Amino acid sequence: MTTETFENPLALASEAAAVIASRTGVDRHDIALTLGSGWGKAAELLGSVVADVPASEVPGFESSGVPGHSGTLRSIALPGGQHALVIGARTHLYENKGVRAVVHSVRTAAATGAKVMVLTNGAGGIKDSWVPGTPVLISDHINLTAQSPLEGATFIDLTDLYSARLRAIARDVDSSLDDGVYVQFRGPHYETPAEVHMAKTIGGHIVGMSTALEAIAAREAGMEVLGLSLITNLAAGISPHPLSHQEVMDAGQAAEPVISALLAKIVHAL
Ligand code: 8IG
Repeated sequence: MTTETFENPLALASEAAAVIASRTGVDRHDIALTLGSGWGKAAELLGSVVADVPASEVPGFESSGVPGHSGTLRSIALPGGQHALVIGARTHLYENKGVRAVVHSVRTAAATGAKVMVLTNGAGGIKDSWVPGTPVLISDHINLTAQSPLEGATFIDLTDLYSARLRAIARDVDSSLDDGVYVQFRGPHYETPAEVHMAKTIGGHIVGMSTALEAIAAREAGMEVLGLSLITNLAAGISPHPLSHQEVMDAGQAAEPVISALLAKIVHAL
């Protein structure tokens, strides 16, 4: 994917939305979800599948290079009559395709009509009460990527970025859900113990590589954001063991049925 592809990001998002509408027969989606590591099974529990569209056939998308990410856009009819768009293709900043590519899925979701953006991820946990497999609500973020999806003098308020209203709905579904501040690093390396110590010192509880930039773009597009992290590993230096991608995948897989059912319940309550 070249940067020229994203010469006009909003036009490309509209084009993508038009392809999704024609391939799914669904003119308007109400809710969009990006399913990160560990959350993929939720797609099967949300409702009845209207259509699956390979990401590679939607303008601006390509199949994900990360194992555990599906590379499919799926339209689902929810039990309450709304339509959900499940985005199984995420571009990370560390892929070096630029921040426009990173937030294309969110802008496309907005262009399909979605008013709520549910962003999920697998992440490292800093709070020592969390064990791998714990789902947590994102209450706020600290963006350490030194990037923004906003261009020019676009001043957007982020005071209630991770909607208190949506978090309350999630807590009605599961009152045991803890929350935390998500700190986005560029990656793809995991943090050093010193970086995790810094993240903790400045008020962070979760470390990840995806969601903050997407949330900002969602807010710019006028969507309400719900953020959920699956703690798949304790952040470096919190646990005495080194981190491995395999460990992350294993924890995600073990937790998947539980958190997927949780996410489906939350979406049905939205
Ligand atoms: I899964 O420990 C997952 N993603 N930055 N740090 C960062 N991202 C992550 C981590 C982690 N685990």
